[in-house]
Amino acid sequence: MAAEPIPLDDRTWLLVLTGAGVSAESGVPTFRGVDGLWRTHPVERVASPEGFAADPALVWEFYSERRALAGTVAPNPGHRALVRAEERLGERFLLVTQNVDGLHRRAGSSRLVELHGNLFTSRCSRCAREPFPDSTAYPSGTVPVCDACGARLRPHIVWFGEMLDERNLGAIDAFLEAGRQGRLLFLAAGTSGAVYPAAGLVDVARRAGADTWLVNADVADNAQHFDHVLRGKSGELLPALLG
Ligand code: BJW
Ligand code: ZN
Repeated sequence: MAAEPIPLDDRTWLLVLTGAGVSAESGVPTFRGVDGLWRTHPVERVASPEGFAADPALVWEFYSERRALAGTVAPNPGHRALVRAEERLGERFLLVTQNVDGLHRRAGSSRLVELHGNLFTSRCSRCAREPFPDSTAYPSGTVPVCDACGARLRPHIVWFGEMLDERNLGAIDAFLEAGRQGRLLFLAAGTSGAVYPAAGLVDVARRAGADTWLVNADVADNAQHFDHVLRGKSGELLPALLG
C-alpha cells in the first residue's frame, strides 16, 4: 500500500532525524545489521577515544576508507525529498543527521545539524586550532599530524563516550520551543534508535507536543515510542510522505 503524504501546511514545524539507512540506497554501508560496518570494524577500536589512543593508524584507515567511498556516491531520492520539504517550510524545518557522509548538504539541505560530526573535517587532538576541511584518504599506516603543534590529527567525529556539541543540542531545543506555537511534527528515518542522545529525541519531541513518525527498513529499538511507524526504504517512503 502506498504511504499517504503527511499534510504540511503553514503551521507545520518539521524536525527530521536521519541515520545511516537514509544513505544506504546511495551505497554507503550502515553500522548495525548483517553487512554493517561494526561486523568488520569493532566499534570500540575505531569509534572511541580509547581505540584512537591504542591504534590511531587503524582509526585513520577506517575513516580514510570511508572518505574514499563517500567521494564516489551521490544523494538519493530520500535526501532530495528532505531538500524539498526545507524549501517549502523554510525556518519551520530542521534536519538533524547522525550521518557524517555529507550527502544531505550535497543534496542541497542547509538547515542542517550534523550531530555526530563530519567525515570531511579533521581537527587537532591537542591544540585549539579550529577544525578544518580535510577530504584526504590517508594511505594505510599513516597518522597525520597538526601543522601548528605536531600532535596527532583526528577525524572531526563524535565517538562513543564523547560529548555532543552543546550548540547543536541547543539548536534542536530552540527549534522545538519555537514549534510549540504551531503544529509540531517529528520524523525519524533510517536509524536503528540504538544510540543516544539521538535515539531519545523522539521522547523530547513528544514532550514538546509533536506527532511522531518513523520510517525504517527494520524494527528500530525505539519504534514503540512513535505514533506512526512505516517500514520500508527511505528513498521510496520519504518522497511519498513529503512530496
Ligand atoms: C534503512 C534502509 C533504507 C537500512 N531505508 N531504513 C543513554 C542510555 C545508554 C547509553 C547512553 C545513553 N546516553 C549516552 C549513552 C552512551 C552512548 C550510547 O548511546 N550507547 C548506546 C550504544 C547504548 N552515546 C554516546 O556515547 C554519545 N555521547 C554522549 O551521549 O555523551 C555523553 C555521555 C557519554 C557517556 C555516557 C553517558 C553520556 C556519542 C554517540 C556517538 C555515536 N557515534 C557513531 C560513530 C561515529 C560516527 C561515524 O563514524 O560515522 O555514530 S556510532 C554510529 O551509530 C554512528 C551513527 O551516527 C550512530 C547511529 O547509527 P544509525 O544511523 O542508527 O545506523 P544503524 O546502522 O544503527 O541503523 C541503520 C538503520 O537503517 C537500521 O535500522 C536499518 O534497518 C535501516 N535501514 N537501509 C530505511 N534503505
Ligand atoms: Zn595542534
